[in-house]
Amino acid sequence: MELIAFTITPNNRKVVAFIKHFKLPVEVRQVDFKRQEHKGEAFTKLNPMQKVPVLIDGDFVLWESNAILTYLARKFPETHALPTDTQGRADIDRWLHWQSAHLMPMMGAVKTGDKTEEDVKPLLAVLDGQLAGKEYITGDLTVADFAIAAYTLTSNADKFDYADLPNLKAWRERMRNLPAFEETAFKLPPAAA
Ligand SMILES: N[C@@H](CCC(=O)N[C@@H](CS)C(=O)NCC(=O)O)C(=O)O
Repeated sequence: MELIAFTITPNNRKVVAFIKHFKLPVEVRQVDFKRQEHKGEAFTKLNPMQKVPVLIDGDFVLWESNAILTYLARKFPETHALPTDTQGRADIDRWLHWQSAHLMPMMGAVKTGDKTEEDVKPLLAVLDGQLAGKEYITGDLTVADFAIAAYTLTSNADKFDYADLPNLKAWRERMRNLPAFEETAFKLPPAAA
């Protein structure tokens, strides 16, 4: 299996971190953005949206990061990262959709300067409430934690004040300290001497 990715962006990092955390047999290859590989004919055949990540599993090609996460979790049930009961699964779907429908656009708007920390706070408060009394978003570590952590560990999210969001603050540190998230963190190259 191969994942074509660009690890420093949240939608890619969530999948790469998941693969690393569970040591899944998926080869990760960085897309060549400089050469605009994602706009080329071969890549467009894989993903007509011309975006990464893309997972290739034999003849099956899958794009959309959250679909890739749930596919991998089902393909490797030993990860226990996706409940199989109907309500447990629906709960995870809720948080995956929340990430892509609410958190992602909001964090995107913060990046462009169209929204501020004050605009994000109500969303973060919802997440903080959900995390009360829990180690992870729905209790155990699941795909939802990977999908959402990638968006709450960005350099912009690091600048927010978490003093009144204690559950979220603790969970962010828990996720940040997972070796897979440490390994996939963007690190500036050392300054030239
Ligand atoms: N909803 C998609 C979004 C994928 C996406 O926006 N990928 C970005 C990197 S995070 C990309 O490939 N951008 C290249 C481009 O738009 O030219 C997902 O979750 O996979």
